[in-house]
Amino acid sequence: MLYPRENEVRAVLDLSGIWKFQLGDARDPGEACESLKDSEVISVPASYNDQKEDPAYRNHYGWVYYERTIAVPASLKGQRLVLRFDAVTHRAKVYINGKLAAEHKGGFLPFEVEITDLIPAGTRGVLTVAADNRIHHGTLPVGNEGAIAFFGSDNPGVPSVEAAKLWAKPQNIPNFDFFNYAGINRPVRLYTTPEMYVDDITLVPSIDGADGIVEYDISVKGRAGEQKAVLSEMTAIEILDENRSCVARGCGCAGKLRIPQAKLWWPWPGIPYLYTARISCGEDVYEQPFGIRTVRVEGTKFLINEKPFYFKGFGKHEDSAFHGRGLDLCLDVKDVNLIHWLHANSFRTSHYPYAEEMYDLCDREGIVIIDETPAVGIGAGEAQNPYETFPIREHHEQVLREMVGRDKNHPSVVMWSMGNEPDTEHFPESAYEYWHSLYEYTHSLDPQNRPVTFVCCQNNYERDLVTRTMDVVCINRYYGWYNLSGNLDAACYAWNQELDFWEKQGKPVMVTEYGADAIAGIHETVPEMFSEEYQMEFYRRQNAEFDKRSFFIGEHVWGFADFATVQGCMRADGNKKGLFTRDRRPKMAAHYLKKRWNAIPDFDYKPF
Ligand code: E8X
Repeated sequence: MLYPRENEVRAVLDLSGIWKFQLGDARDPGEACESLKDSEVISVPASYNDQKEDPAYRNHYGWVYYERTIAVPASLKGQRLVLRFDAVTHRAKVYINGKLAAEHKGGFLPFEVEITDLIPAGTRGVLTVAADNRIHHGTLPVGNEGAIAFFGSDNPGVPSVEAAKLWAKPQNIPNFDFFNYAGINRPVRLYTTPEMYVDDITLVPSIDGADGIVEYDISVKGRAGEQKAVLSEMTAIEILDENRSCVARGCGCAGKLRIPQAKLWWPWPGIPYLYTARISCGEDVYEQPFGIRTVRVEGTKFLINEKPFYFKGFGKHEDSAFHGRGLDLCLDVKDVNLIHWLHANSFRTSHYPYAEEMYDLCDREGIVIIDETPAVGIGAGEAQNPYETFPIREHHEQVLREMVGRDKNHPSVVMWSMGNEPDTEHFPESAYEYWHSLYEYTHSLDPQNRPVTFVCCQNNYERDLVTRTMDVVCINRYYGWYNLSGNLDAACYAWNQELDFWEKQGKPVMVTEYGADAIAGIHETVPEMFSEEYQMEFYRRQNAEFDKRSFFIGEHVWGFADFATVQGCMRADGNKKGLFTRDRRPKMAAHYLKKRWNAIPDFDYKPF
């Protein structure tokens, strides 16, 4: 799906602002919906949870309602009008003048609805958006079912789960470690296209000597019944360089172009050169930025433009005070600059696809992305085989289709992560069937055929059958924190034992999470857990072991900044494993990694 970009043909109206808002309950709003009566105010885009001093907002369970009027200027007559929702978490129903016009499942990917006839140009209409934050075995991310948070142990005097359930209100119990922020988290826009329009663009770059090659495939749509060949005849493509000079052109909906002496897209501090594909189709125009770069895995190397890349970075979150998981462009720019400050070169969009603006920024700034779906919490800690009992396969395929469809042209995206920390140990055969077939599916979706992986939880890696079959082995490990707590000698020993196992698999291996909580301001002369010194020592000791292994292609620490989680006895004001506090102040480990990463080149770090 194309990002809504305005140009000399297309108009984009941003519907951000103060909307009306009302909490609902678990009842599905159905086909029709009345205008809000006792509404409050809410800022869009942003999560609703932290916008009011009220546990009913923070801990809401079920649907909420947003409403505003849309006035469509008469000057837009004759244009197609499309409403575009970048992300409504986790499920959305959209009503125009009270009647259901669209539905979407999945809280981190965009969807659209054409409203040309519903609110014609020159009129106004009421837009109501219902959003459901419930998570369960059939959603991604996964919620626990049938449990009551923090009740139900066998301890004497503590009521049983069944007894507690009679008292407790229904609630979300995330099977994941980030706060379940919800609502209209990303922009809502109205954009126009002519009647015949560019619907999708697929660009596949490659390199031939000094030249760049771009294969293109353009989907155009016209009036019903219009012949494909006619549409193709009206379609043309131009490749513009950064000065907007045309360096190649073609016509028709598909073809191959050569860019002589092309400038490649390189990760920062190299130059992340961007070209623009300018597509025209009848009256319509769309401009798609892209880069010329290749990605592939060979043996134990991860090659970008045929050179072995070393990942330096972290898992991140979309998370900040007040906004929750809402889009905050200022924060995105700040984070990109902090990434440069650290001499990092990459991050993973743990644990869901981020807002599109962040990928655009990373394309421009040369930051490499591992793009992850919201498939977190599949089965970890469940007694039953999740691959038999969770109704998520179809939805998982949907989010993969939507994510690859949305992000396929970004040069910054170099690998797909199908999910995070599923169970691969207790039901190894089922896990293999599930994840390996999805791996093949993901490859079939990506025109650029990027490497595909998923991120494996700390587990019995010898029992796990599927992680070793991914293009890159991505492992989350907490030696010295959740296990072997406080003992960094033992942690290094465990790493070496495990890395001996991986060495035999002949795959590139990277650590996608390792880390220790550190509460900013807690200092110790003898490093102990939760101090800034321990967090720094944790990295210093473990990194020294990674440096000895040639097949070890990257270190992503967990995580970039402290973030909000569900409350619980393991979390004091959220997860504190950040290199930065939630308001982006560096801890000691950030200064240490800045120095280390400055000394590690992006390419050819492991020549041995
Ligand atoms: C943690 C991280 C969590 O925040 C992230 O979302 C997923 C977790 C560790 C799993 N990985 O808790 O800080 C630890 C399993 C250890 C056996």
